[in-house]
Amino acid sequence: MTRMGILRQPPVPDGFTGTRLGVCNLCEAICGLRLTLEDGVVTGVRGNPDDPLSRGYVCPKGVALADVYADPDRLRRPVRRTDDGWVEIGWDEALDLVADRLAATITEHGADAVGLYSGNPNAHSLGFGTHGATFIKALGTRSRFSASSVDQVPQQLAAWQLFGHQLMIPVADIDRTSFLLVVGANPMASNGSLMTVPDFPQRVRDLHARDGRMVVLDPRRTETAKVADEHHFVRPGTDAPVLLAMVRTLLAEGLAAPPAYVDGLERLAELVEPFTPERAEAVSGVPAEVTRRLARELVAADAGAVYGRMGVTTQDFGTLCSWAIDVLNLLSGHFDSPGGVMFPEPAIDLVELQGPGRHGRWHSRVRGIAEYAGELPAAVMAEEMTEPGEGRLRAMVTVAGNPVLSTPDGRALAEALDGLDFMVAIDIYLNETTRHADVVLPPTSALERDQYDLVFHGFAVRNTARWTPAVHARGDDQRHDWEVFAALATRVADRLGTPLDDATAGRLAADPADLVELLLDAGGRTTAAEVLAHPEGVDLGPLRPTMPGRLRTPEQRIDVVPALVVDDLPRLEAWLAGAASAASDGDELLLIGRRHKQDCNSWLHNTTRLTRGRPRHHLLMHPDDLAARGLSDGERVEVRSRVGAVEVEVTGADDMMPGVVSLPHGYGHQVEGTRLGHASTVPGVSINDLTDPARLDVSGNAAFSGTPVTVGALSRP
Ligand SMILES: Nc1nc2c(c(=O)[nH]1)N[C@H]1C(S)=C(S)[C@@H](COP(=O)(O)OP(=O)(O)OC[C@H]3O[C@@H](n4cnc5c(=O)[nH]c(N)nc54)[C@H](O)[C@@H]3O)O[C@H]1N2
Ligand SMILES: Nc1nc2c(c(=O)[nH]1)N[C@H]1C(S)=C(S)[C@@H](COP(=O)(O)OP(=O)(O)OC[C@H]3O[C@@H](n4cnc5c(=O)[nH]c(N)nc54)[C@H](O)[C@@H]3O)O[C@H]1N2
Ligand code: SF4
Ligand SMILES: [Mo]
Repeated sequence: MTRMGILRQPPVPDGFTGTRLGVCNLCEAICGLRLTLEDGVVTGVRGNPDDPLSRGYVCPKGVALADVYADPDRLRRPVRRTDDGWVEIGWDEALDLVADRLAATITEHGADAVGLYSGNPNAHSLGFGTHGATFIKALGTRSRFSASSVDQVPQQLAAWQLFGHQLMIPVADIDRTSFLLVVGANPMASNGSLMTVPDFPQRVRDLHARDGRMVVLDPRRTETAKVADEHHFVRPGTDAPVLLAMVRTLLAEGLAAPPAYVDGLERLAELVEPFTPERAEAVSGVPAEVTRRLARELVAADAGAVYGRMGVTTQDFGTLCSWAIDVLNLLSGHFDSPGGVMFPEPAIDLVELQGPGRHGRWHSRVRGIAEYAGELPAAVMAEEMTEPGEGRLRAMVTVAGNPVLSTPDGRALAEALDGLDFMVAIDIYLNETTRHADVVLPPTSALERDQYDLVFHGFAVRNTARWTPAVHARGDDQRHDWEVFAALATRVADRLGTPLDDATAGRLAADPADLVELLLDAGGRTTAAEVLAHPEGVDLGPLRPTMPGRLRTPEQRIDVVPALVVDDLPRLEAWLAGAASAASDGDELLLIGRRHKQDCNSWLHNTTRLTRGRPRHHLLMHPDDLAARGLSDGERVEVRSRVGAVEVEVTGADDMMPGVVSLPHGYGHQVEGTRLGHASTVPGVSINDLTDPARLDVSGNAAFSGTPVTVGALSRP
């Protein structure tokens, strides 16, 4: 303990001119940055060429990181909603007020009456990583929700079932592969997800330079499809039969080459037998011969990997898709070997630090949906607030999120939030969600806090470790997120008359920098001293084979047919039977989402830098579908689903699969009443005013892809 504190480094002095290393926390690529400061102000943001993972890459969003720091819209001090609008209040007053109200709710209605939603930016904050779980546990509520259940829960469920831990998600070893099959992901825009792969464009060029191939299955000819060697349209929501038909092909043709520690292959063969490539073709549009050929090519490649993401997790059969992708990788002969899928070995390994997933310990009150990993689906939040009866949610805490724009039927959620007794948001902006709060507690933002990426080193295509001290000092009138968590947990516990035990209080009082120091030194892959000496990042080398030693399963074997997953096959079978007999409704279109390299989920739409250029919020539709409806490019249309309707401009795009339309998520800004008032803010409409909370994968994850909609001309007066 004698060296405690070496990672606590001073921020730049007032008026500093020079360069300083930083890190971008806006997406999973975790790019290293080189910042130029003049007179204490960041005037330039470039990629750091010395970073062993990001190698100098930076995207337009990274350049906007300094805008967040300087943004006049960003909250620096707590605000309280009053009849006369938002007023700033002091931290003590704010924390006391919030603790009073939360404690009162818990006393009167029980801890589960306080709901908690944590959003995506938490995964990118060290303070949440070190203190978030303790804070949440201290609140004592089982009504926990997060952005995970509108994102990657199916992948985590499959990983837990196959490899024994929800964070053991295999990563495509892109730098050494010769065949990459991308299903429902668009890393050219997203920069990769559950595959930390900064500079994806260069890595694809390198793949091609090695004579490798990339194939994309996607209902839109995306930016990634355009740099691929082959792209096939797949009808939204129909990947499971296609992927299962690939598994079937490997087994039927005797091509499967699973590792010796895999069990259940005979049963697997029985289970996938009904899923022929021909049946898959009938629903998906992917030709049976293509499905067979891709399966064969995966095996025949020197090294090959299948990678799936949002397009296959946020659909009705997200867990079956995720499992089928894992199974393909297990059978391909490339599992856990260079160029196949591999498991990163982060210097701080959350697999060691977190318990394995659990499932079904409790259920949601209204719909009876099972808990997974301690959380309920975000899609049930609104009904848990509005459905009368014992156990109704009375208060909400949101941390770094915007579920009104990011979860299905956001409009209903917005109304439900207004019916709560109390809401507090820990957030740096007033957005479409936090504007419903009674109090907003704004923590420091990226450049004002230390960063070690606890999450994404664990999904990175290369093993590295990097410590990035805060660039700017935290003002005396500001708080880090971990300080807010500590203060709230303590005050709520005191009011309940059950003060925190010493261990919990100690954990909450510890500076994240000191915890990182302890964990790095204990991890044995590097040391705190080494990361301090290498602010560009310590290179721990390419991914290495780690199986079966790292499996968290009983006896370190993989059961390839876990019940929790394969029990969902009859539902797929029933859906397929229905799809075969259903008369197609000529008018119906299937709605999917999209991401753009200058968008960042629901925020940063107020920065001039990122909103320049052509509008990106339009509905995209194939020209034939436009013509069939007598619509023209640029016209305003009404898009209607079971849940709601929006009015938006439509753009003809032959990149769309016929019968499929696309809207990005994260728009629908309600400029009035929030500070998102910059002239550059593009309101757009929210796709989640159309998506349906009734549609869930077996994991509880929202099924966004393939929302049935109709599109028509706006009736003109
Ligand atoms: N239809 C559809 N819906 C989707 C998706 C989709 O593809 N289609 N994508 C889903 C996915 S993958 C995700 S991850 C979710 C994201 O959904 P959410 O996590 O709910 O929303 P974000 O837009 O990421 O929320 C960002 C908010 O966090 C705040 N924030 C930013 N940085 C910080 C910080 O450091 N500290 C704190 N306290 N607050 C901060 C900002 O104010 C911002 O408004 O959306 C999901 N929703
Ligand atoms: N620029 C930018 N980067 C981001 C984000 C951002 O908002 N903007 N968000 C970050 C976050 S939180 C995440 S989770 C990641 C997500 O990273 P990705 O998953 O790579 O991002 P998406 O663009 O949502 O890609 C999903 C793809 O699936 C396709 N798709 C939709 N439905 C189906 C289907 O049924 N089947 C198939 N096969 N494909 C389908 C869509 O057309 C789309 O191309 O991106 C991260 N990076
Ligand atoms: S790809 Fe862009 S947004 Fe993502 S970490 Fe790198 S610079 Fe930031
Ligand atoms: Mo996400």
